[in-house]
Amino acid sequence: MLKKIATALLLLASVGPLVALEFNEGFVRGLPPTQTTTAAFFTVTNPSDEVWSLTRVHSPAAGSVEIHEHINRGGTMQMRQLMALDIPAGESVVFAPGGLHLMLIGLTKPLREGDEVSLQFESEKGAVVEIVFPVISVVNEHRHHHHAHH
Ligand SMILES: [Cu+2]
Repeated sequence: MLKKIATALLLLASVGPLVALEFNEGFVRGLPPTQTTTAAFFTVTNPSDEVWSLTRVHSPAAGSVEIHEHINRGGTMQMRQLMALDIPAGESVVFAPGGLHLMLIGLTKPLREGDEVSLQFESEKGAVVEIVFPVISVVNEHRHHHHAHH
């Protein structure tokens, strides 16, 4: 189930041709209920022949969702918010621990293993792609990655 390939639903494309995105190995990190912020990881592929510029992400599970990357500044890992991220035509972008990730801020309820989280990806041109990711507890995350890469 964790390896399944999900092709996102295209809900709306106000400009340009219909373009969907494909998501692989997506999950939201399940943390103890005291945590109100968590992260989502996945590989997103743009199968079309034009760039998909990601500008906003929404989720009913969080007050806000930000696109973050980790950067090494003088030996210290820091998170930086990206206001937009291009998914080039025909290419994949990997969101993974230690690199790019979505930050879900202000969780509306604690997320437990087995829960599902809906995310809406909005492009610069107003296209919206919705995807549902499973919640995987942080204690099972390593195992998930191990399996996912085999
Ligand atoms: Cu972050």
